[in-house]
Amino acid sequence: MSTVREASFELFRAHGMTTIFGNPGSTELPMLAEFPDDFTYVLGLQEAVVVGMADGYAQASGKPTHANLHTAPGVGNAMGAIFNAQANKAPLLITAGQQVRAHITMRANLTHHDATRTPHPFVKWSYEPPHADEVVPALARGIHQSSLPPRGPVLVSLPMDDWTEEADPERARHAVERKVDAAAGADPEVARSLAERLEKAKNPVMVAGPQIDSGGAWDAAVRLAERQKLPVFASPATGGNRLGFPEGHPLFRGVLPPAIGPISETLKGYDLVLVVGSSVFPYYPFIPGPLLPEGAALVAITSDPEEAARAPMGETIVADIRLTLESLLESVSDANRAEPEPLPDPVPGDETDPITPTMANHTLAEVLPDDAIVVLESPSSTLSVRNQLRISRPGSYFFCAGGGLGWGLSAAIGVQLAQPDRPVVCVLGEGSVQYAVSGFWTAAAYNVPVTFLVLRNEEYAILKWFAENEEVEGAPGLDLPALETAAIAGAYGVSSKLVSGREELREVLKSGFASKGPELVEVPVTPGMALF
Ligand SMILES: Cc1ncc(C[n+]2csc(CCOP(=O)(O)OP(=O)(O)O)c2C)c(N)n1
Repeated sequence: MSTVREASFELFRAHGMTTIFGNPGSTELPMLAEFPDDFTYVLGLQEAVVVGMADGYAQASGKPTHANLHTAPGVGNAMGAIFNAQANKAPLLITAGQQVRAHITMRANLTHHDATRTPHPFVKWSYEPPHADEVVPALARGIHQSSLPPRGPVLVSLPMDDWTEEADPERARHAVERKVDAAAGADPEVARSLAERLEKAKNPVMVAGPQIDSGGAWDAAVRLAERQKLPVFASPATGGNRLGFPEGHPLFRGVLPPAIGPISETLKGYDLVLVVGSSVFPYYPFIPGPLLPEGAALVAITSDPEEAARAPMGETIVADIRLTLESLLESVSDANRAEPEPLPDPVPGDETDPITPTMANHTLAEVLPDDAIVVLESPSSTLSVRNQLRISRPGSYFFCAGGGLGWGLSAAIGVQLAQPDRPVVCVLGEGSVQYAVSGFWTAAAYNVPVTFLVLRNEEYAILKWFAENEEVEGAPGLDLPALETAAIAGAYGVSSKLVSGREELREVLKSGFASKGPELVEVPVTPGMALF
């Protein structure tokens, strides 16, 4: 006979969920009792950091990941991070402790009243099992639900007296053993007719989105673009939490701008726009214009039915990305189209003192190991990092589609824990650091060897750029003087340096990549947006 706790840990083991991210309270301690040796508990000091780390871990491992939070205030603290995880399609099983059952109706202290309502609308499903026998089946349901397309967070609220109850052996055994496979390809007829349209198009183009990488479709996307000689744009950076295409490939044309008018301007002249693995489109800011250029048709393939329903134009196929690209590949032959000129190589721009963010990113590109993974949250530098690095391997770029700050620092720790053999660099704005600053403690305490590169421009640069675009004058609160990030990270235990200039940055980055522990490099840069 097993207890609910033993059977639950057996279930986590069966799904490879042996790393648990959490911040404990009295209501979570019974779950953590007699913590098994083959599990790792990664302590985050604030719940937004806990969920951000789990998000990075889930995305970089491709596995559902468990984050454990402290009843209502823990879930409350994590809400921004849960919003991000939903936008990133990160499969998270979030559990939150609850008062003992006999205490809930009288609402004893720390009762999470209405526990299933709190996390909405940012979770796919939330539940509080009505009986201890239901805990293991509910956790199993949550794991499967989070992993079905579109992936995303779920929440299960767990009364603290259930863990020591006996589990129903029959229900627990089936819950542990059962499997769900959800990969469903497109209707063969629909795929064949799309292949025909692609072959007949005079000037087709591909827009590659994040589901290509997360769906294991990287090679298929490259083969289709090469066979059909398709120029490829990345879907707008705003929603691009992963890359969909190698950015150093000769067919790559750059990142689409994120607004309605500029997208149709960029796509002018193409007659068929094939969007693969992206919403249509993650627009922001609002710059009106035609949704598509004159004469262009759009067909999107997404594994997310909600993205299909809300697309403002075109036709959408809801299906697994890899299977659909593979069936297209079976039906298309080598196209006889001219290949576009490759993009010019990235240039570092002017020498200035302090250096420009473009120069800092160029310097990073010079020393970046081939197998490095980049986690990015430096809002005014997003396009510059993409352009200077031209990352060209799958599973090598992670960004926050939700846009809630605090994700980057936390997610980088989770990504590194999931990919211990690859160097991880996390490029951060100094403003962004502050939303998850206690993550530095976890990086140091667990010796997670992320190299943090902090671009210090002493302002909220992107908000000044937005202010210009929105014709807002005189807005307060856009400057950040004297935020000493290296000193702050040092106090949390991360080996940190404030450097100046390109040469010193290069050397310190190199030793950061060679280090076996976390390292932080803070470099002053000129203010303003870095677009290249
Ligand atoms: C949780 C959250 N709060 C506020 C914002 C609004 N916001 C977007 S970018 C930004 C400035 C970030 O500053 P920094 O990291 O220094 O980057 P920079 O713009 O200077 O590149 C802010 C405050 C946000 N995106 N998320």
